[in-house]
Amino acid sequence: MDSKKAAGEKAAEYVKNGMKIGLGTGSTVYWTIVKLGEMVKEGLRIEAIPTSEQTEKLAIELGIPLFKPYPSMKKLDLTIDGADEVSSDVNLIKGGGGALLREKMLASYSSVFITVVDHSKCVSELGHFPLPVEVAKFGWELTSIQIARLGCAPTLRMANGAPFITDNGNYLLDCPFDTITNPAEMTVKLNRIPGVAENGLFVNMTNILIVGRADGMVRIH
Ligand code: ABF
Repeated sequence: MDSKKAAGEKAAEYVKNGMKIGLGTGSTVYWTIVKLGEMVKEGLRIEAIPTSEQTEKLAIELGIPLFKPYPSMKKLDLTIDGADEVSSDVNLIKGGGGALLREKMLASYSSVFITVVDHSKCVSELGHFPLPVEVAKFGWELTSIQIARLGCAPTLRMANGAPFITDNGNYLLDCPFDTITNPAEMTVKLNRIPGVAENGLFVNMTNILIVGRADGMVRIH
């Protein structure tokens, strides 16, 4: 079995009747969502909040009931999402799919956050994957200069010849740091720069890591 499919489907086993869940974005969590669609058809009663329009469309297509957060609601029971890099101490780089702000919100508002990856995402130290940072459109060039001072050369993410616009109407800067030796410190430094909306470092947020192996088996941390 494909390693992404193995990891994605394994995560669906943690979803129980009556849960309110967050659903992430990407080709690994895709398999979780497809599996949950089958389970809903077989009677599983859940409600979900998608982290992107892409995930919302897929969930609707599969018949997974969606809901909007409301002021009195408690934490989500569970959020399941992918990642671009996972370090040996289970910190993440996310945002390759451009949904990092909503993904970090749902992950932080969940009792349990499950990360699903294939083995190729596992690294000893974060940073080889350029760190996505969501920034306000206004003055993004100034924000970029401040971010560069932390040791990278930010590039504005483009799509079809124009700047990529997130679901929140912001720009994305991809920031190649090569290695990020202290993600906990870096995420604080980034988020205190005026103009930064959120960054793709998910530090100490993953409760369960499911890694799909080349042989189709999974490793759970
Ligand atoms: C999303 O999952 C993004 O944060 C990240 O870029 C992506 C990983 O995608 P894939 O599972 O397709 O490798 O949550």
